[in-house]
Amino acid sequence: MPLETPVRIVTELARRGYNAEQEAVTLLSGADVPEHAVDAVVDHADDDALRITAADVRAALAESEGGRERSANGTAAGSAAEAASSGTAPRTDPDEHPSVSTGDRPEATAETGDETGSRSGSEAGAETTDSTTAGAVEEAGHGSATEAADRTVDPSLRSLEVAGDVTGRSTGTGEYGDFVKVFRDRYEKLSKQLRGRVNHRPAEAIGSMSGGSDAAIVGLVDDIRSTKNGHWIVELEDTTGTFPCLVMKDREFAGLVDELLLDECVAIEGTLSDDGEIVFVDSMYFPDIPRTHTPNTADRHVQAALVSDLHVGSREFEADAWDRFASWLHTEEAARVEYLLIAGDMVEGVGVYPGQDEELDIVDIYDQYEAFAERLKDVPGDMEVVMIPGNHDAVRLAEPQPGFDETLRDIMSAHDARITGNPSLVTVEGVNVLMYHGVSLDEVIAELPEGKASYEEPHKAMYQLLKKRHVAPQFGGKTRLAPEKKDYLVMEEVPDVFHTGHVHKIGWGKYHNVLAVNSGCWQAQTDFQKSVNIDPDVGHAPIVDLDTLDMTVRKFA
Ligand code: D5M
Ligand code: FE
Ligand code: ZN
Repeated sequence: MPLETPVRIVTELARRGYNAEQEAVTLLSGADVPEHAVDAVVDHADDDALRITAADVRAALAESEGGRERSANGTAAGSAAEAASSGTAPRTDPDEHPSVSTGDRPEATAETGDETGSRSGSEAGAETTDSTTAGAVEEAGHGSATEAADRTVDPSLRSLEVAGDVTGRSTGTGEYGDFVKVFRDRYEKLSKQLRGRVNHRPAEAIGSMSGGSDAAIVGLVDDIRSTKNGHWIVELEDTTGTFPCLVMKDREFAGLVDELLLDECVAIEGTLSDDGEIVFVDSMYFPDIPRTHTPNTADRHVQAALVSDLHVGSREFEADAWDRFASWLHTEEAARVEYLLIAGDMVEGVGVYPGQDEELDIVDIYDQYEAFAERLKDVPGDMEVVMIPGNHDAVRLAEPQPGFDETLRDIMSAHDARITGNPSLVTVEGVNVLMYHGVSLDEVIAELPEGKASYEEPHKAMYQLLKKRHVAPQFGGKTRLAPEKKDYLVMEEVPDVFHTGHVHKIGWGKYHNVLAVNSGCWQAQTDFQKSVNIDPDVGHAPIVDLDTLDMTVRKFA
């Protein structure tokens, strides 16, 4: 681990789950052997700490250089966590929830994609690739790009609240017991959604039932294996034990086994074998979104732009496309776009993948955030901005990811943006928008057959997450999960809009009336992406009408 630069220190700390104060990084870089200093400070850090402070470093170094002083670490870390949590206090008085409609709806400016759609970024203005839909991508501007917007908005009509944010509440110690807790909480929350649908018994009780009885189980998927005859054995686990369930390959629902991910919660109903050792499955249920879900809508015509993956600091950051988007936001056509939601990967980060150094335009992580902040300043000052981190950002990688630390908040202070964790449920004028960066989408796409999830149709991978009511079901693969006392990644509430990014492809559609939008990116194809055949959709901005949940995609690349 060559730790010559502060950048590497920040990266190393982020890998281990910590943010760091700039002064802490400076102190660490000045240590005799920075690697050892990082080890010492991490060993020394309080279990609850989210951010390494200069005080932590001093205490750790003093101790490792002879153990002369008692550390002040516990207190320092505690106050860092408090500071982080106070930064997320809602700014809007919940009583100010708007009840007034402005009534002056402008004419529609583009075709909407209110069913489903996905397209490649190279065919400007073309119909969507999904023939069942009316979605389209509009070139932005249409002659009005130079007009100034009539942003005579009344801020008192606005409302923005955040729930399900881990920032400042992380309790994980990384110990085995915490993994047990988080899975217990997952089971409790998701089994509650399934309980009404089957008359289930604990795995342990089923083990002592007589052969041939009807049996139902609600459990987390512990194992999926095929038999030599091509049938499936799905092992389900609840708080009392595990039980094997056999899905015959010729049953009409056998295809559902393809959709199963390890650790997700499902219910099955069936009949016990004569020897009572296995359940023959007759039906399978997912927690799912009720088909009857009626989405909440705003009381007035107001819009939100859903973006992600700017990757500022990368040589491939498409500054021109972003500039066109930011300029368009100042036009009359965009006067109703009052919210900007950014679902992670603000910056390219450092040390995210091998050989990334070669592709960096800005090598210092703080400089990258400074440059991002400049881009943010180009957005109209009267827009409300919400930001969550992604896997390239300087926060811990494991999910749920806390929102940016104080240093980064200061750097990105333009717009007084609402900075929250990944994931977060953001309620915008009554509309519940679940923002999640989307790392688990890679896993869903890798595990499921192409028709059910692919990079070309990322919204279908999102449908799977909605069906499982969990943003990152599978534990232990690509998606890193942090052990916490509760599972922040469960979708307890049904979202009205589900907003992700990460896979750099645009795709949207409705699943049981929930609008799922994956928002593309602002970074041209990197060498790495070329090597793995990822053809990104660059410079698209999905614009959602919050009063109808119709959607238009505008293209700026
Ligand atoms: O991810 C952009 C897309 O590229 C996303 O689908 C993951 C994929 N990607 C990025 N890095 C890797 C590595 N190292 N292996 C496999 N796939 C990768 P982003 O988060 O913007 O880098
Ligand atoms: Fe990204
Ligand atoms: Zn990403």
